[in-house]
Amino acid sequence: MATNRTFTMIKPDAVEGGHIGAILEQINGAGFRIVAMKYTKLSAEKAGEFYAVHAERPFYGELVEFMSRGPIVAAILEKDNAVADFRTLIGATNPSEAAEGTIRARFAKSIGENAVHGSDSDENAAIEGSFHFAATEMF
Ligand code: FUP
Repeated sequence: MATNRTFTMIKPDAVEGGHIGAILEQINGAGFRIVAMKYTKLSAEKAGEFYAVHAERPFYGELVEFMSRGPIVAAILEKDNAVADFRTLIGATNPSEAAEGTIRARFAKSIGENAVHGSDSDENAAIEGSFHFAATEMF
């Protein structure tokens, strides 16, 4: 079932680079409504849990270390066709392949430190949103 919601994180590299404002402006400008948002930091344990699907991949250790090294902005976003439209807005996982003007093309440094997360399905959007937010924090 389409929920019209997706989940995002502005990752530690983009926060460190001072890009929170520019990224949120681009997200709002693309028509997404903020359902929930928080400035927070993942423990290594929580980052490992979030990316458990990648546990067997060679980059898992680095990914967990990166995602827990500094604060992030976590948010649930709403718009028609949210999951697909948000992935178009952020661009390819590898910023060297991301279309011009996408968030990753503008702000990401590498495939590992790629500025933002976007859910890849409605099902995962719901799981990831609930991972970070209680129902009472969604508006
Ligand atoms: P995406 O859905 O675009 O976030 O990409 P994936 O789910 O494939 O990967 C999740 C995260 O794993 C990426 F954001 C960064 C990291 N990753 C790597 O570090 N190296 C890779 O080769 C692939 C992914």
